[in-house]
Amino acid sequence: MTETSTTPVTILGLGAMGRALASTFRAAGLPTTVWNRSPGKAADLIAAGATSAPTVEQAIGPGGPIIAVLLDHASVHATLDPVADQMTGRQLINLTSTAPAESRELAAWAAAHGIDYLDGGIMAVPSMIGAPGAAILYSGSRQVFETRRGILELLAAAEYFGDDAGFASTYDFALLATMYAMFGGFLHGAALMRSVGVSAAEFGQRAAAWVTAMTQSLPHQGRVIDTGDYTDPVQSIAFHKSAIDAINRASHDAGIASDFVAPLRTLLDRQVADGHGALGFERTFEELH
Ligand code: FVH
Repeated sequence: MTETSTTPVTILGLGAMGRALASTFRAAGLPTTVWNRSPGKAADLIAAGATSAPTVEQAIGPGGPIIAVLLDHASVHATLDPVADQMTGRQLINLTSTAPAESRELAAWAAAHGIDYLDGGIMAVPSMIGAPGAAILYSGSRQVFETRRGILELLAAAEYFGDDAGFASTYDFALLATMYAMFGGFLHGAALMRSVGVSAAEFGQRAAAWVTAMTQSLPHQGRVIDTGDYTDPVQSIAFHKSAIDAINRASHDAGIASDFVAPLRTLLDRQVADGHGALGFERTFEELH
């Protein structure tokens, strides 16, 4: 089965992301039915030609893929459990952020009701949807991905990672973990720079350039981790411990909490104490298991 711009789609959830998805589908001319728990969020979508359904049951009526973009795992069940029997034979694409085990649970729940389930992790903020740079990672039903790929690519670059419904979510959270550590480091740096009168906005400009340069080393770090050989370091654990200790002193002197730096400091201290100081920084990966 291939799709056309006449494929009807249903969007369940009109938060910031659901609204971005629905308006992108409407801009592409797809017949789009939307539902939201709280009324009043569909006015501009209706003006753009979407149909607003008062109930979930009516929202899934037109056929076509059902896209859930709700707050969390519990809200997916709260929304879909009452209509599970009406969804037999349908395709469900869950773009809600659910933990891997929750995605797998939803896949099993869907299978028990004869629903074809595809899970997705959105690597974009709402303003990026439909624009270059947005990506959505998928896993679960290959059939759903293959038959709906055309409309999914209206939203973002679409990549499929196999039938484990929890895989896309794992990738999503691995990327988010990377992002949050970077954001936390930026907040710490901004606090340090404010202590010497530099605005966070000015620091943000310089930090963006620095982080961009530093991220170029990530593929190399990944290769070192995969070999498990940390004996030929670019810079050693002892070197990094010295740097982190200095950051800690600088932060203390500036009256800034070291909460963002403390976890890494703990990991480096432990490795030096265990005799690994001469090995590469990437060995810190081994402390996480
Ligand atoms: N926004 C973003 O930048 C990120 C990007 C990456 C992916 N996330 C995930 O996408 C899901 C939805 O995010 P969102 O930005 O649309 O979230 P909200 O604006 O907070 O809207 C939440 C919607 O969920 C509805 N909802 C909440 N609880 C329930 C429930 N128990 N039953 C039914 N619906 C529920 C809520 O409805 P209402 O409060 O308006 O009545 C909104 O429609 C999310 O998983 C992100 O992690 C977005």
